[in-house]
Amino acid sequence: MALLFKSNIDRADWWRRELNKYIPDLEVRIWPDIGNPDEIEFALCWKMPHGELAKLKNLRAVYSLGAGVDHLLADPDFPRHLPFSRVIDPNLTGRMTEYVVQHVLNHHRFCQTYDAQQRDGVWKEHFAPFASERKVGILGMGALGSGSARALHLLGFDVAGWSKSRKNIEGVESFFGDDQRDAFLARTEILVCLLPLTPETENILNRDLFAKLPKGAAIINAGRGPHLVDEDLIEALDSGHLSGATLDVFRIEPLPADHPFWRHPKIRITPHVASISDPASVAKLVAENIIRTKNGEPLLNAVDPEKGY
Ligand code: NDP
Ligand code: OXD
Repeated sequence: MALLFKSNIDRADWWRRELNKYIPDLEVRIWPDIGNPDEIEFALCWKMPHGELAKLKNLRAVYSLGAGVDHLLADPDFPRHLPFSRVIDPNLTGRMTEYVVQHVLNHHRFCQTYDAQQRDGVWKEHFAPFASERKVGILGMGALGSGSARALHLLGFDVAGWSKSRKNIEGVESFFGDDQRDAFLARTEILVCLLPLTPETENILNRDLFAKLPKGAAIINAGRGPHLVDEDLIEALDSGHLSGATLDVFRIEPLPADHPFWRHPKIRITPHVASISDPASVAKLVAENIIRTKNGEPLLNAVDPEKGY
């Protein structure tokens, strides 16, 4: 029983150890050293080179190593007929919640401004409103967005979310569908993007959207790089319409050394670390899906490629 594994090579042995705790006879073959491709029945992947999965004649299921599936569905030859799953995991949600809370607080409490003032030796107070007066808005209210929304609500923020369908989360206002997007943006001072990347959401963080946010708003993008139109962000920051941005994801990763984001004083960069699929937590889910695949049962966290997330 062989599984193709493709992700960060430095964590491959860890994944193998964790998977073998649940399925001792599973052979975990690390891409590209996969031996005889006809022996591969399962694939656990992050950013697989296009066309490679389609070559595996006996592949029975594909498991995305992340919450997102855009990195696999971008492959024109992705085997869409096979069972396909993604990660939903309490520890993945917990880490994303930490990231969102950390950076919402940074914007709420002017941390970028104080960092700059410290560099210049400036002692100057800025008055932060009560959390209950700070309006935070989350684009994408799925596993990750709703976890962050709940935590921000518990901290006292005035939280709203935007999604395709209506949500019912205590203390969190739900906006849904394209018709309600402008109203959601008009009330949002700190905007967090936790959308999946689909044809509908690509380039959503653009000049028109920024213009609908109140002056002085900040954005946090932990969704995907192609959600953001890079030049439009720089323009909105330089004009003073937006006060700051925290970016974890980029069109090209690693972010190229000459990209203007690196040196922009109002941008804080993290290297796609907002959250992570931790083998110690996620291997159990993958093992369960391998067993389900063998038994012909529906996968946990199954993804419909037509829906795209
Ligand atoms: P989910 O699929 O659980 O949630 C997606 C949400 O987005 C849903 O609420 C969905 O609405 C909403 N949505 C999708 N398309 C639209 C649209 N066109 N208009 C309005 N709302 C829309 O995803 P997760 O929460 O698990 O993950 C979200 C994304 O976070 C991932 O796809 C990935 O890109 C990113 N991510 C980033 C990480 C990082 O470290 N930076 C780590 C993990 C994930 P509805 O509920 O109505 O369907
Ligand atoms: C994911 C990610 O999709 O890490 O899980 O970005």
